[in-house]
Amino acid sequence: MRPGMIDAAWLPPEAWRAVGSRRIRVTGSGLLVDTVAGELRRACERFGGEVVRGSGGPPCDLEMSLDGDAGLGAEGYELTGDDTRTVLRAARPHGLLYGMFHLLRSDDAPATGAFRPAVSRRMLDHWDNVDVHPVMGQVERGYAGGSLFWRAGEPRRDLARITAYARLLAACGINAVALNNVNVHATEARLLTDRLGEVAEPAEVFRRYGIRTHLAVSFAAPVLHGLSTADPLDRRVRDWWDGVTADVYAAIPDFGGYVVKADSEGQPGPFTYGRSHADGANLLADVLAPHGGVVHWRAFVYNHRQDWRDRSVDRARAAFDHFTPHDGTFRDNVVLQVKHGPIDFQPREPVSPLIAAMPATRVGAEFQITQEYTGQQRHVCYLAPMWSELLRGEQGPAIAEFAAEFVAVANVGDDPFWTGHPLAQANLYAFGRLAWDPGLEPAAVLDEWAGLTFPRGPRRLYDTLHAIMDGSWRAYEKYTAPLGVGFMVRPGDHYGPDVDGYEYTPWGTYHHADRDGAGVDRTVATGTGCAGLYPKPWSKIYESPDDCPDELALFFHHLPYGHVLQSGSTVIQHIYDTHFAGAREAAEMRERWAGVAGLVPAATHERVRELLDEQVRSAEEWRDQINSYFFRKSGVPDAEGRRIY
Ligand code: GCW
Repeated sequence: MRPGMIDAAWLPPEAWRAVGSRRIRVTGSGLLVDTVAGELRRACERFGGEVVRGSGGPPCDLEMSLDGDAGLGAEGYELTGDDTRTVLRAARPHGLLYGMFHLLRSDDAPATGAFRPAVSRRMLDHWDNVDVHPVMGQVERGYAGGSLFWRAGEPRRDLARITAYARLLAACGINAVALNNVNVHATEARLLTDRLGEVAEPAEVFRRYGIRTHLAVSFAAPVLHGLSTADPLDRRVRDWWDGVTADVYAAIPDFGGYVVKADSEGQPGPFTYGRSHADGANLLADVLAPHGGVVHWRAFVYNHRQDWRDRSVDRARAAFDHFTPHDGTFRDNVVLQVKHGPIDFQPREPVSPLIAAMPATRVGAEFQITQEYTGQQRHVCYLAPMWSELLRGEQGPAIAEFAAEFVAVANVGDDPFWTGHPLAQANLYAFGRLAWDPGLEPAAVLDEWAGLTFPRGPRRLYDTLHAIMDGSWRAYEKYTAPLGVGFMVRPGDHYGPDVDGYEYTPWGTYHHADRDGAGVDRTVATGTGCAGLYPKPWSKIYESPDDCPDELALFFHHLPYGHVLQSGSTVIQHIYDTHFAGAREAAEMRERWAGVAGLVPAATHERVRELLDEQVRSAEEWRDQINSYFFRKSGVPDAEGRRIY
């Protein structure tokens, strides 16, 4: 790729060919309709079609209008037509935008029918810092270069890149972004006040693509701005937030709201003043309500100064224990933002028990597209199969049944491929698509993504992408921490194996391996009781080592190495087998990728090739460390006599 070039990702010019060669009428007016007409006009200039605005005149072969049924809602659209003529109707401008992108991904044979998103907010959280953080850098847990919005303490003002980004997001259905890190440091706290212009500028770009901008704020913002307290029940504090919020809306009329990480990992919160999470969230909800804004209040609250000797404290229970007493007390415009699992974005966790336990609260489920624990965008790890299982409830309560919206931590940066690993683009695309329709098949989403990104490739290319990516999350799971026990990563940067790295630390992420067995006893009968926090039948299923899904066996149970899993294998033999298999699968990915040289752009091929070398190396390191560790603990040899160190 030439210096300064940015990858077109899933919107290369070629993706517009079918639409851009038609005669298109766009009726309606307003900002989003102008965006749609502008996009189509550019496509038509390239591919020979034509855009006409307004009604009247000869019929067109693609008609877009705002006379759709009100039942389509704010973002839905309806497609009708035949081989020669397509009609796209929406009730609101957002529908035309999403309908247009639908036509792109379905190419020349658009499916007919009515389409509406499952949830009204599909949001990305950026963990971008304004200043370069001494430990976390410009983007916390970012693996794709610097921030799109700031560089070394200053706004980048690269509006062309932000525009390209906004189009990509709209094309996969994202309609909200929070620009900055939930760990809000002193400089970033000023984005709310004297640096608000740095938010308003990108917000204007996002607005043109139907995306509302949100901001992560510090609960201590009043104190950081000179007040003596941030007590949510103090009148002066409320007045301060009131005034600041009015200013925000004056600058950004469609501002989405605040995202807050409070009383979590050292971030300030209402506990300082003896107040509850509901007191804190409701204060902000009240000042946002008159403007139509919402608070995303994160439920990632746990004791990160835990004594590892004390087995009664269980991080997997923490969010449940903190928040369920407050169900029904949050304002309507509070979204309780809950990580999908009870611990922290591990490659395998059960669904968080909190998600199904807040019937009187608006719950947003949070996913992590940035691959903090899933290979840091050095490993191929297509996450849609994991999200899909969680959303549909294959091994626990179905997140899609309980969550009113979906949020995910973004994986992009100023890397020319946006995401560091070119194939990690598929995760961003897939999150948007699954948030729109959680029932989509991950392999079908991959088809869409691959068809748009590498248009008109030979069948062999798409088959290879499937062969590499469809099972890549399971391959990653195989060569990392076994059977749902989690962590075993290097403390701090979270990359690569370190089995005991967190075992004697205060973070609450343990595996409890000894000479007889491994895993955390979270049963009601003899453990922390976490299994009992789930609705039936899951509480019963998890409680029993015989019924608990194998993938979660060591998450819920401390099991002897000789325990026979449902697969028929013992715990120890499963560990050996999956680690040999996982590393082998990584090597196979590399071979397969070599076979598609020449079928994708050279720079893409080269970048993925280099990263696959690292993935193979890392997978072997994981395999050997995990296998050696458990062999040394257990003394049980591999039944197949393979090399263990
Ligand atoms: O996964 C952990 C990360 C932290 C992050 C935190 C959170 C933004 O290691 O870097 O902080 O979760 O979600 O708040």
